[in-house]
Amino acid sequence: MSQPQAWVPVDPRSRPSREQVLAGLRGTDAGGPELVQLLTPEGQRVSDPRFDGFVDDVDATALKSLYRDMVLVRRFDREANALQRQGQLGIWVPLLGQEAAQIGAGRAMRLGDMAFPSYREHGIAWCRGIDPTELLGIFRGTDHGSWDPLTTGFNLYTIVIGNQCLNAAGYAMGQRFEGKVGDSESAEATICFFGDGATSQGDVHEGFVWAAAYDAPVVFYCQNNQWAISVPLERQTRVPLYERARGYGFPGIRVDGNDVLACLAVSRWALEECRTGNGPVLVEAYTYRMDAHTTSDDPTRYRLADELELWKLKDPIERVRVNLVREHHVGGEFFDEVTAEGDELAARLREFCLAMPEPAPDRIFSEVYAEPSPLLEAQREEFLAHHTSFQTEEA
Ligand SMILES: Cc1ncc(C[n+]2csc(CCOP(=O)(O)OP(=O)(O)O)c2C)c(N)n1
Ligand SMILES: [Mg+2]
Repeated sequence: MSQPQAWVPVDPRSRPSREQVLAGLRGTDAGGPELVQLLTPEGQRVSDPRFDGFVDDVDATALKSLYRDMVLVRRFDREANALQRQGQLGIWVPLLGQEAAQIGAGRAMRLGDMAFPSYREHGIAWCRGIDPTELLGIFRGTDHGSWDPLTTGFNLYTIVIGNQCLNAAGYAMGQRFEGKVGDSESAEATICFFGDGATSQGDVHEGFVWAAAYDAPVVFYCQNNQWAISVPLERQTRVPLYERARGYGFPGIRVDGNDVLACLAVSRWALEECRTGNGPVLVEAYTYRMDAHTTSDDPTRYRLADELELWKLKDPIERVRVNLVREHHVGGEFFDEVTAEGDELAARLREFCLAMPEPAPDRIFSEVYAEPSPLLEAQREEFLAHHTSFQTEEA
Protein backbone atom coordinates (compact mmCIF):
# COMPACT_ATOMS: atom_id res chain seq x y z
CA MET A 1 0.00 0.00 0.00
CA SER A 2 1.22 3.48 -0.78
CA GLN A 3 2.07 5.78 2.09
CA PRO A 4 -0.47 8.52 2.76
CA GLN A 5 0.88 11.84 1.54
CA ALA A 6 1.54 14.58 4.03
CA TRP A 7 -1.10 17.28 4.13
CA VAL A 8 0.04 20.21 2.04
CA PRO A 9 -1.39 23.56 3.06
CA VAL A 10 -3.17 25.72 0.51
CA ASP A 11 -0.90 27.93 -1.53
CA PRO A 12 -0.91 31.13 0.59
CA ARG A 13 -1.19 33.21 -2.59
CA SER A 14 -4.74 31.93 -3.03
CA ARG A 15 -5.71 33.40 0.34
CA PRO A 16 -6.44 37.09 0.75
CA SER A 17 -3.85 38.99 2.76
CA ARG A 18 -4.83 40.86 5.92
CA GLU A 19 -4.72 44.14 3.95
CA GLN A 20 -6.96 42.69 1.27
CA VAL A 21 -9.45 41.47 3.84
CA LEU A 22 -9.53 44.88 5.52
CA ALA A 23 -10.01 46.55 2.15
CA GLY A 24 -12.78 44.10 1.30
CA LEU A 25 -10.66 42.66 -1.51
CA ARG A 26 -10.43 38.99 -2.32
CA GLY A 27 -7.22 37.24 -3.20
CA THR A 28 -8.04 35.96 -6.68
CA ASP A 29 -4.92 34.40 -8.10
CA ALA A 30 -4.27 32.83 -11.49
CA GLY A 31 -5.53 29.45 -10.31
CA GLY A 32 -2.28 28.23 -8.81
CA PRO A 33 0.61 26.27 -10.30
CA GLU A 34 -1.55 23.17 -10.76
CA LEU A 35 -3.67 24.82 -13.47
CA VAL A 36 -3.65 22.97 -16.82
CA GLN A 37 -3.21 25.50 -19.60
CA LEU A 38 -2.54 25.19 -23.34
CA LEU A 39 -3.35 28.74 -24.44
CA THR A 40 -2.15 31.64 -22.32
CA PRO A 41 -4.32 34.73 -21.84
CA GLU A 42 -2.00 36.39 -24.37
CA GLY A 43 -2.94 33.77 -26.95
CA GLN A 44 0.30 31.82 -26.92
CA ARG A 45 0.13 28.05 -27.39
CA VAL A 46 2.05 26.40 -24.57
CA SER A 47 2.81 22.73 -24.25
CA ASP A 48 1.63 20.36 -21.55
CA PRO A 49 2.98 16.90 -22.36
CA ARG A 50 0.16 15.25 -20.40
CA PHE A 51 -2.53 16.82 -22.56
CA ASP A 52 -1.03 17.88 -25.91
CA GLY A 53 -1.91 14.48 -27.36
CA PHE A 54 -5.60 15.02 -26.64
CA VAL A 55 -5.79 18.02 -28.98
CA ASP A 56 -3.25 17.11 -31.66
CA ASP A 57 -6.09 17.04 -34.20
CA VAL A 58 -6.98 20.67 -33.48
CA ASP A 59 -5.61 22.49 -36.52
CA ALA A 60 -6.49 26.02 -37.66
CA THR A 61 -9.87 24.89 -39.01
CA ALA A 62 -10.84 23.17 -35.75
CA LEU A 63 -9.66 26.15 -33.69
CA LYS A 64 -11.73 28.48 -35.88
CA SER A 65 -14.70 26.28 -35.21
CA LEU A 66 -14.19 26.50 -31.43
CA TYR A 67 -13.86 30.28 -31.78
CA ARG A 68 -17.10 30.43 -33.76
CA ASP A 69 -18.91 28.35 -31.12
CA MET A 70 -17.80 30.70 -28.35
CA VAL A 71 -18.68 33.89 -30.24
CA LEU A 72 -22.14 32.63 -31.19
CA VAL A 73 -22.88 31.38 -27.71
CA ARG A 74 -21.80 34.72 -26.23
CA ARG A 75 -23.89 36.59 -28.79
CA PHE A 76 -27.06 34.69 -27.98
CA ASP A 77 -26.36 35.02 -24.25
CA ARG A 78 -26.13 38.81 -24.63
CA GLU A 79 -29.29 38.90 -26.74
CA ALA A 80 -31.25 36.86 -24.21
CA ASN A 81 -29.99 39.17 -21.47
CA ALA A 82 -31.26 42.17 -23.44
CA LEU A 83 -34.60 40.44 -24.04
CA GLN A 84 -35.01 40.04 -20.29
CA ARG A 85 -34.24 43.71 -19.75
CA GLN A 86 -36.98 44.56 -22.24
CA GLY A 87 -39.52 42.46 -20.37
CA GLN A 88 -39.62 39.56 -22.81
CA LEU A 89 -38.11 37.01 -20.43
CA GLY A 90 -38.87 36.60 -16.74
CA ILE A 91 -35.23 36.03 -15.89
CA TRP A 92 -31.95 35.17 -17.66
CA VAL A 93 -28.90 33.35 -16.34
CA PRO A 94 -25.82 34.74 -18.11
CA LEU A 95 -22.91 32.53 -19.12
CA LEU A 96 -20.64 35.47 -19.96
CA GLY A 97 -17.02 34.49 -19.26
CA GLN A 98 -17.70 30.75 -19.13
CA GLU A 99 -17.77 30.12 -22.90
CA ALA A 100 -14.46 28.22 -23.02
CA ALA A 101 -15.29 26.03 -20.01
CA GLN A 102 -18.52 24.99 -21.72
CA ILE A 103 -17.51 24.74 -25.38
CA GLY A 104 -14.37 22.77 -24.44
CA ALA A 105 -16.37 20.24 -22.42
CA GLY A 106 -19.32 20.18 -24.83
CA ARG A 107 -17.14 19.52 -27.88
CA ALA A 108 -15.28 16.76 -26.00
CA MET A 109 -18.49 14.77 -25.68
CA ARG A 110 -19.36 11.98 -28.09
CA LEU A 111 -22.85 11.30 -29.44
CA GLY A 112 -23.57 8.51 -26.95
CA ASP A 113 -22.44 10.49 -23.89
CA MET A 114 -24.99 12.04 -21.54
CA ALA A 115 -24.88 15.51 -19.94
CA PHE A 116 -26.64 16.64 -16.76
CA PRO A 117 -26.65 20.46 -16.68
CA SER A 118 -27.54 23.01 -14.04
CA TYR A 119 -29.18 26.23 -15.34
CA ARG A 120 -26.21 28.10 -16.89
CA GLU A 121 -25.14 25.50 -19.45
CA HIS A 122 -26.27 27.28 -22.61
CA GLY A 123 -22.93 26.45 -24.25
CA ILE A 124 -23.34 22.74 -23.59
CA ALA A 125 -26.90 22.90 -24.96
CA TRP A 126 -25.41 24.50 -28.10
CA CYS A 127 -22.89 21.68 -28.50
CA ARG A 128 -25.64 19.07 -28.10
CA GLY A 129 -27.55 20.60 -31.00
CA ILE A 130 -30.29 22.26 -28.94
CA ASP A 131 -31.43 25.35 -30.83
CA PRO A 132 -31.01 28.46 -28.60
CA THR A 133 -34.69 29.29 -29.16
CA GLU A 134 -35.51 26.18 -27.13
CA LEU A 135 -33.96 27.75 -24.03
CA LEU A 136 -36.19 30.80 -24.17
CA GLY A 137 -39.43 29.13 -23.06
CA ILE A 138 -37.84 28.14 -19.76
CA PHE A 139 -36.83 31.72 -19.00
CA ARG A 140 -40.10 33.16 -20.27
CA GLY A 141 -41.86 30.83 -17.85
CA THR A 142 -43.83 29.00 -20.53
CA ASP A 143 -41.95 25.71 -20.62
CA HIS A 144 -39.78 23.39 -18.56
CA GLY A 145 -37.62 22.43 -21.52
CA SER A 146 -38.81 21.10 -24.85
CA TRP A 147 -35.99 18.86 -26.03
CA ASP A 148 -35.66 15.10 -25.71
CA PRO A 149 -32.88 14.32 -23.19
CA LEU A 150 -32.30 10.84 -24.61
CA THR A 151 -31.84 11.74 -28.27
CA THR A 152 -29.84 14.91 -27.54
CA GLY A 153 -27.77 13.45 -24.68
CA PHE A 154 -28.62 16.60 -22.74
CA ASN A 155 -30.94 16.52 -19.76
CA LEU A 156 -33.32 19.29 -18.77
CA TYR A 157 -31.99 22.22 -16.75
CA THR A 158 -31.87 21.69 -12.99
CA ILE A 159 -32.49 24.68 -10.75
CA VAL A 160 -32.15 22.82 -7.44
CA ILE A 161 -28.46 23.25 -6.68
CA GLY A 162 -26.43 20.07 -6.97
CA ASN A 163 -29.41 17.79 -7.48
CA GLN A 164 -28.27 16.72 -10.96
CA CYS A 165 -25.18 15.08 -9.39
CA LEU A 166 -27.42 12.38 -7.95
CA ASN A 167 -29.17 11.85 -11.29
CA ALA A 168 -25.84 11.79 -13.11
CA ALA A 169 -24.30 9.28 -10.67
CA GLY A 170 -27.36 7.04 -11.04
CA TYR A 171 -27.36 7.30 -14.82
CA ALA A 172 -23.65 6.50 -14.97
CA MET A 173 -24.12 3.51 -12.65
CA GLY A 174 -26.71 2.32 -15.18
CA GLN A 175 -24.19 2.71 -18.01
CA ARG A 176 -21.81 0.51 -16.09
CA PHE A 177 -24.44 -2.12 -15.16
CA GLU A 178 -25.51 -2.31 -18.80
CA GLY A 179 -21.93 -2.93 -19.94
CA LYS A 180 -21.57 0.36 -21.80
CA VAL A 181 -18.11 0.90 -20.36
CA GLY A 182 -15.01 -0.56 -22.01
CA ASP A 183 -12.64 0.07 -24.84
CA SER A 184 -15.14 -0.25 -27.67
CA GLU A 185 -16.03 2.65 -29.95
CA SER A 186 -19.56 2.62 -28.55
CA ALA A 187 -18.47 3.03 -24.90
CA GLU A 188 -20.32 5.83 -23.10
CA ALA A 189 -19.75 8.31 -20.30
CA THR A 190 -21.78 10.84 -18.35
CA ILE A 191 -20.79 14.41 -17.55
CA CYS A 192 -22.37 16.41 -14.75
CA PHE A 193 -22.17 20.23 -14.58
CA PHE A 194 -22.37 22.20 -11.35
CA GLY A 195 -20.86 25.26 -9.70
CA ASP A 196 -18.46 26.04 -6.89
CA GLY A 197 -21.34 26.79 -4.52
CA ALA A 198 -22.96 23.45 -5.32
CA THR A 199 -19.95 21.64 -3.86
CA SER A 200 -21.28 22.55 -0.40
CA GLN A 201 -24.55 20.70 -1.06
CA GLY A 202 -25.22 17.24 0.34
CA ASP A 203 -26.44 16.01 -3.04
CA VAL A 204 -23.00 16.59 -4.58
CA HIS A 205 -21.29 14.71 -1.76
CA GLU A 206 -23.74 11.82 -2.09
CA GLY A 207 -23.27 11.76 -5.87
CA PHE A 208 -19.49 11.57 -5.39
CA VAL A 209 -19.81 8.72 -2.86
CA TRP A 210 -22.13 6.61 -5.02
CA ALA A 211 -20.16 7.23 -8.20
CA ALA A 212 -16.89 6.33 -6.46
CA ALA A 213 -18.24 3.20 -4.78
CA TYR A 214 -19.60 1.88 -8.10
CA ASP A 215 -16.77 3.15 -10.37
CA ALA A 216 -19.44 4.98 -12.32
CA PRO A 217 -18.29 6.50 -15.63
CA VAL A 218 -19.11 10.10 -14.69
CA VAL A 219 -17.08 13.27 -15.09
CA PHE A 220 -18.03 15.72 -12.37
CA TYR A 221 -17.37 19.03 -14.12
CA CYS A 222 -17.32 21.90 -11.66
CA GLN A 223 -17.26 25.36 -13.18
CA ASN A 224 -15.64 27.30 -10.41
CA ASN A 225 -16.71 30.83 -11.40
CA GLN A 226 -15.60 32.15 -7.97
CA TRP A 227 -19.09 33.09 -6.82
CA ALA A 228 -22.32 31.46 -5.66
CA ILE A 229 -24.60 34.48 -6.11
CA SER A 230 -22.96 36.81 -3.50
CA VAL A 231 -21.01 34.11 -1.63
CA PRO A 232 -17.32 33.98 -2.56
CA LEU A 233 -15.34 30.79 -3.03
CA GLU A 234 -13.53 31.08 0.30
CA ARG A 235 -16.84 30.50 2.06
CA GLN A 236 -17.19 27.11 0.32
CA THR A 237 -13.80 25.52 0.83
CA ARG A 238 -10.40 25.59 2.52
CA VAL A 239 -8.71 23.47 -0.19
CA PRO A 240 -8.78 23.85 -3.96
CA LEU A 241 -11.98 22.14 -5.07
CA TYR A 242 -10.29 19.61 -7.36
CA GLU A 243 -8.35 18.25 -4.38
CA ARG A 244 -11.55 17.09 -2.75
CA ALA A 245 -11.73 14.20 -5.25
CA ARG A 246 -8.87 12.46 -3.43
CA GLY A 247 -11.01 12.08 -0.34
CA TYR A 248 -13.57 10.16 -2.38
CA GLY A 249 -10.97 8.00 -4.07
CA PHE A 250 -10.94 9.34 -7.61
CA PRO A 251 -8.71 11.76 -9.51
CA GLY A 252 -9.30 15.50 -9.56
CA ILE A 253 -7.74 18.06 -11.86
CA ARG A 254 -7.86 21.83 -12.22
CA VAL A 255 -7.96 23.31 -15.72
CA ASP A 256 -7.89 26.91 -16.91
CA GLY A 257 -11.61 27.33 -17.55
CA ASN A 258 -10.95 30.31 -19.82
CA ASP A 259 -8.78 28.21 -22.13
CA VAL A 260 -10.96 26.34 -24.60
CA LEU A 261 -8.12 24.13 -25.82
CA ALA A 262 -7.19 23.02 -22.30
CA CYS A 263 -10.84 22.43 -21.41
CA LEU A 264 -11.25 20.34 -24.57
CA ALA A 265 -8.10 18.31 -23.82
CA VAL A 266 -8.86 17.73 -20.14
CA SER A 267 -12.52 16.87 -20.83
CA ARG A 268 -11.52 14.44 -23.60
CA TRP A 269 -9.08 12.80 -21.20
CA ALA A 270 -11.62 12.66 -18.36
CA LEU A 271 -14.43 11.29 -20.55
CA GLU A 272 -12.06 8.69 -21.99
CA GLU A 273 -11.01 7.65 -18.47
CA CYS A 274 -14.70 7.12 -17.68
CA ARG A 275 -15.52 5.28 -20.93
CA THR A 276 -12.65 2.86 -20.34
CA GLY A 277 -13.65 2.10 -16.76
CA ASN A 278 -11.44 4.49 -14.78
CA GLY A 279 -14.21 6.82 -13.67
CA PRO A 280 -15.29 8.88 -11.92
CA VAL A 281 -13.16 12.00 -12.42
CA LEU A 282 -13.53 15.50 -10.99
CA VAL A 283 -12.63 18.42 -13.25
CA GLU A 284 -12.47 21.90 -11.77
CA ALA A 285 -12.70 24.47 -14.56
CA TYR A 286 -11.25 27.61 -12.99
CA THR A 287 -13.13 30.53 -14.48
CA TYR A 288 -15.07 33.67 -13.62
CA ARG A 289 -18.70 34.79 -13.80
CA MET A 290 -18.30 38.06 -15.72
CA ASP A 291 -21.91 39.18 -15.37
CA ALA A 292 -24.51 39.05 -12.61
CA HIS A 293 -25.65 35.73 -11.15
CA THR A 294 -28.97 36.27 -12.94
CA THR A 295 -30.74 39.36 -14.23
CA SER A 296 -32.31 39.63 -10.74
CA ASP A 297 -28.91 40.15 -9.14
CA ASP A 298 -26.72 43.24 -8.74
CA PRO A 299 -23.09 42.15 -8.25
CA THR A 300 -21.86 45.73 -7.65
CA ARG A 301 -23.30 45.35 -4.15
CA TYR A 302 -20.86 42.61 -3.17
CA ARG A 303 -17.80 42.62 -5.40
CA LEU A 304 -15.33 45.24 -6.51
CA ALA A 305 -14.81 46.31 -10.08
CA ASP A 306 -11.06 45.62 -10.06
CA GLU A 307 -11.70 41.88 -9.80
CA LEU A 308 -13.74 42.04 -12.99
CA GLU A 309 -11.04 44.09 -14.71
CA LEU A 310 -8.44 41.44 -13.83
CA TRP A 311 -10.53 38.68 -15.37
CA LYS A 312 -11.28 40.71 -18.49
CA LEU A 313 -7.59 40.26 -19.32
CA LYS A 314 -8.15 36.50 -19.30
CA ASP A 315 -11.09 36.61 -21.71
CA PRO A 316 -11.68 33.15 -23.23
CA ILE A 317 -12.55 34.39 -26.73
CA GLU A 318 -9.86 37.03 -27.11
CA ARG A 319 -6.97 34.62 -26.51
CA VAL A 320 -8.20 32.32 -29.31
CA ARG A 321 -8.62 35.29 -31.67
CA VAL A 322 -5.05 36.42 -30.97
CA ASN A 323 -3.73 32.88 -31.46
CA LEU A 324 -5.60 32.51 -34.77
CA VAL A 325 -4.14 35.79 -36.04
CA ARG A 326 -0.58 35.36 -34.78
CA GLU A 327 0.05 31.64 -35.13
CA HIS A 328 -2.38 30.68 -37.94
CA HIS A 329 -2.45 33.99 -39.87
CA VAL A 330 -6.24 34.06 -40.01
CA GLY A 331 -7.44 37.26 -41.67
CA GLY A 332 -10.14 39.76 -40.74
CA GLU A 333 -12.65 38.29 -43.19
CA PHE A 334 -13.16 35.22 -41.00
CA PHE A 335 -13.82 37.32 -37.90
CA ASP A 336 -16.25 39.55 -39.81
CA GLU A 337 -18.14 36.49 -41.02
CA VAL A 338 -18.52 35.11 -37.50
CA THR A 339 -19.71 38.49 -36.21
CA ALA A 340 -22.29 38.67 -39.01
CA GLU A 341 -23.44 35.13 -38.23
CA GLY A 342 -23.84 36.16 -34.58
CA ASP A 343 -25.99 39.13 -35.54
CA GLU A 344 -28.21 36.87 -37.65
CA LEU A 345 -28.57 34.42 -34.78
CA ALA A 346 -29.49 37.23 -32.39
CA ALA A 347 -32.11 38.59 -34.81
CA ARG A 348 -33.64 35.13 -35.21
CA LEU A 349 -33.73 34.67 -31.45
CA ARG A 350 -35.41 38.04 -30.93
CA GLU A 351 -37.99 37.42 -33.64
CA PHE A 352 -38.80 34.00 -32.17
CA CYS A 353 -39.10 35.38 -28.65
CA LEU A 354 -41.47 38.20 -29.63
CA ALA A 355 -43.69 35.79 -31.56
CA MET A 356 -43.77 33.04 -28.92
CA PRO A 357 -47.33 31.84 -28.35
CA GLU A 358 -48.80 31.83 -24.86
CA PRO A 359 -49.20 28.21 -23.82
CA ALA A 360 -52.66 26.86 -22.94
CA PRO A 361 -53.34 27.11 -19.18
CA ASP A 362 -53.21 23.34 -18.69
CA ARG A 363 -49.72 23.06 -20.27
CA ILE A 364 -48.23 22.80 -16.78
CA PHE A 365 -49.93 19.40 -16.35
CA SER A 366 -48.78 17.87 -19.62
CA GLU A 367 -45.75 15.56 -19.82
CA VAL A 368 -45.40 15.28 -16.03
CA TYR A 369 -45.68 11.49 -16.17
CA ALA A 370 -45.33 9.08 -19.07
CA GLU A 371 -48.68 7.44 -18.12
CA PRO A 372 -51.94 9.25 -17.24
CA SER A 373 -52.37 9.82 -13.50
CA PRO A 374 -55.89 10.07 -11.96
CA LEU A 375 -54.62 12.44 -9.25
CA LEU A 376 -52.98 14.77 -11.76
CA GLU A 377 -56.08 14.62 -13.97
CA ALA A 378 -58.25 15.70 -11.01
CA GLN A 379 -55.85 18.55 -10.26
CA ARG A 380 -55.94 19.62 -13.90
CA GLU A 381 -59.77 19.74 -13.89
CA GLU A 382 -59.81 21.71 -10.66
CA PHE A 383 -57.25 24.17 -11.96
CA LEU A 384 -59.10 24.69 -15.24
CA ALA A 385 -62.40 25.29 -13.39
CA HIS A 386 -60.64 27.80 -11.15
CA HIS A 387 -59.03 29.47 -14.16
CA THR A 388 -62.34 29.71 -16.03
CA SER A 389 -63.99 31.34 -13.00
CA PHE A 390 -61.93 34.49 -13.70
CA GLN A 391 -63.32 34.91 -17.19
CA THR A 392 -66.03 37.53 -17.54
CA GLU A 393 -69.16 37.11 -19.68
CA GLU A 394 -67.77 39.38 -22.41
CA ALA A 395 -64.37 37.70 -22.51
C1 LIG B 1 -31.00 23.58 -3.08
C2 LIG B 1 -30.94 25.02 -3.46
N1 LIG B 1 -30.55 25.93 -2.55
C3 LIG B 1 -30.48 27.24 -2.88
C4 LIG B 1 -30.82 27.65 -4.16
C5 LIG B 1 -30.70 29.12 -4.53
N2 LIG B 1 -29.56 29.30 -5.43
C6 LIG B 1 -29.71 29.43 -6.76
S1 LIG B 1 -28.26 29.62 -7.55
C7 LIG B 1 -27.38 29.54 -6.12
C8 LIG B 1 -25.87 29.67 -6.14
C9 LIG B 1 -25.18 28.57 -6.88
O1 LIG B 1 -23.82 28.87 -7.05
P1 LIG B 1 -22.85 27.93 -7.84
O2 LIG B 1 -23.08 26.51 -7.47
O3 LIG B 1 -21.48 28.46 -7.67
O4 LIG B 1 -23.30 28.07 -9.37
P2 LIG B 1 -23.29 29.37 -10.30
O5 LIG B 1 -24.65 30.01 -10.16
O6 LIG B 1 -22.19 30.26 -9.86
O7 LIG B 1 -23.12 28.87 -11.69
C10 LIG B 1 -28.24 29.38 -5.04
C11 LIG B 1 -27.79 29.31 -3.63
C12 LIG B 1 -31.24 26.67 -5.07
N3 LIG B 1 -31.57 26.96 -6.32
N4 LIG B 1 -31.29 25.36 -4.72
MG1 LIG C 1 -20.40 29.71 -8.89
